[in-house]
Amino acid sequence: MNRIKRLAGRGAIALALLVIASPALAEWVLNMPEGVTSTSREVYSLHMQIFYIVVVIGVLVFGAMIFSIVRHRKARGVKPAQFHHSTGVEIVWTIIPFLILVSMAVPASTTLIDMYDTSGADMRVKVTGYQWKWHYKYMDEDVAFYSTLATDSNYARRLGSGVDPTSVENYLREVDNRLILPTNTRIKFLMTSNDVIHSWWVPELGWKKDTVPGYINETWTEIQEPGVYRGKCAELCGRGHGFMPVVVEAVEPERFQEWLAAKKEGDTAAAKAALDRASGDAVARR
Ligand SMILES: [Cu+2]
Repeated sequence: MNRIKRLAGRGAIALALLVIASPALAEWVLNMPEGVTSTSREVYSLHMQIFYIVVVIGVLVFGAMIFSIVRHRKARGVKPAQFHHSTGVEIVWTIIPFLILVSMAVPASTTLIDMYDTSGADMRVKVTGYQWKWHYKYMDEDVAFYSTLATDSNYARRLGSGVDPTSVENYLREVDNRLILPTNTRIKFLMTSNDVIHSWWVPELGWKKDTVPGYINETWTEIQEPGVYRGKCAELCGRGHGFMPVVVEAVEPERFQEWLAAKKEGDTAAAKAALDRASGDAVARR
């Protein structure tokens, strides 16, 4: 008994230390990101919902188990009961898990169906994977460009470059031409590849899609918050796989139209000015 008390005491001290240290742990994020799109938020809430169900089941099952082990231990002189088969209990423990599974399957299927429904898009973007860069084409608009690793990252990554990677801002996570997208717009993506299988992934959007040569995969997004969202190729595609980041910059629809108009004209300065105004808006909003 003394040993149990000692262990419980130590557990309490460890827990207290953890609570004291918790501000330091605030940065230590274990959970998935909530993201900035309707899909990512749906996925996140689904994840939390199922997580809580699992926690409750875990507490009940382990609680009952530990209680039984301690309460009915041989050392207390408990005699084992002799019984077998109970139709009532069997019906209960079949029906309860069935209901729990259904309660998880319904919202999960609804979310999946919604993720695959690419209808009703306001605009379309074609994404093509290359070894080792991305190509973006705004369908119905005369705008298309490659997006490759930013020059400073590309220089620093080389053996013997003499550049300390930690001194490079967003090392391996910045590109020369970001994919500019409007917020609060339903955007359909057509995804394919020019050579091998790549995978286009931005965690904040809540999904990842393979780009397969000869096939067109479809998906969609609606970004609800302006900002810069970084991702990467998520399918091992060869030597340069680690050097083809994805950077999405979401701006207000008006700014997007300004940027698009400038881009069509080939007016690089005006395009950059539109994006600068967009980040100015973001600062002002804060
Ligand atoms: Cu890759």
